Amino acid sequence: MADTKIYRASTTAPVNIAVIKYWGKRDVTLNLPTNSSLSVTLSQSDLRTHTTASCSSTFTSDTLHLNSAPQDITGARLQACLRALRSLRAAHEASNPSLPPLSTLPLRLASRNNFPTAAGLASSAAGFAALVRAIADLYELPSSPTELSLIARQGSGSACRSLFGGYVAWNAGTATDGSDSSAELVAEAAHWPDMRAAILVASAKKKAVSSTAGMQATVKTSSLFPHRAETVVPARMAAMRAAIAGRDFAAFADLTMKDSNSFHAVCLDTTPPIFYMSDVSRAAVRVVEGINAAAAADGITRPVAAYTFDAGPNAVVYYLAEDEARVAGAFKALLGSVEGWETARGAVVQAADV
Ligand code: 2P0
Repeated sequence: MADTKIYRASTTAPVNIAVIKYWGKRDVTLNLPTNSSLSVTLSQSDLRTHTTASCSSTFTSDTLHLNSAPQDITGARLQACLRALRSLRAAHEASNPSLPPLSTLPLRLASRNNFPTAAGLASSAAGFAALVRAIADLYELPSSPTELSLIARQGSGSACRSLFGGYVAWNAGTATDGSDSSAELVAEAAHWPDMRAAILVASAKKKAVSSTAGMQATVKTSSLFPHRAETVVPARMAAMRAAIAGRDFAAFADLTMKDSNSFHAVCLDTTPPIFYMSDVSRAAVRVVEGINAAAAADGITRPVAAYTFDAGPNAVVYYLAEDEARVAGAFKALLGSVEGWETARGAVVQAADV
């Protein structure tokens, strides 16, 4: 009798926020970066994508829904992910003949974000990570997170880092086929239990310049960019690994803010220039500077807050639990007077666990 069963698996993947930024591709098709990057994955309980993958002989074609709206599935990146996962499943079936032939069945994919899509809140990172892991679970693949990161990377570069919790490096690699451009765990979240992140939503609107288009323009036109990719970032990757290993918040904060500013500097150095930060973002920088100056005036010898901005105006501010009142409290108190802040999930300042 024909197998009409619906096979199903669900998973969630969290957002990650880079502290050493990925910006620039050395291979656009394979999504290979010009430099390594390092991120902090936010807790599963905060910003995440939930994805259900199902397959059945009763489905007529592959489909994808995001927040209930049907999506185009013909894009080369999504197709590359589906092809890679189906080929792993086919190999799994070949070595285990008792497995049902899921690799040949149409897939139905349904994803939901609990945060604004495409507003510089790393929606593609959580989205492709959840999609790849949901299908890998559906296919019962024995692959490790690093192996799956090679596939998620082809969907969206930053997605490879969302397959792990905690502190995650994406090693740029040197192989032309991308086989060594994967993510690895640097430290579990539990290694630094006091780390916190506040997400400040300046705008939940879709960004004007997509990351893919923006980074290609930067690689092509910025004269600052080779210096960043070849000299600045490699040194910062090593220093950031050491800061995390030693739970050195002063070094972590300094590197995080410098690298965010360096990334936005190469965006500004692009022709035509790309502006992801807004007046509201710059107000957030000044608030952080003010918080750190106030802490210094109180005799605290290290910064207590570190801002970072992705390809959009929203700020993520890292701080330690012991400084919660100084940091999140100061933002909550001050933002009433800063115009232009919108709310993501009912709160302008969203404190997130790491
Ligand atoms: C990052 N960003 O490291 C950097 C910082 C934005 C600024 O990764 O073209 O959506 O899909 O590989 O991953 C955004 O880029 O770009 C990004 P694609 P992606 O998080």
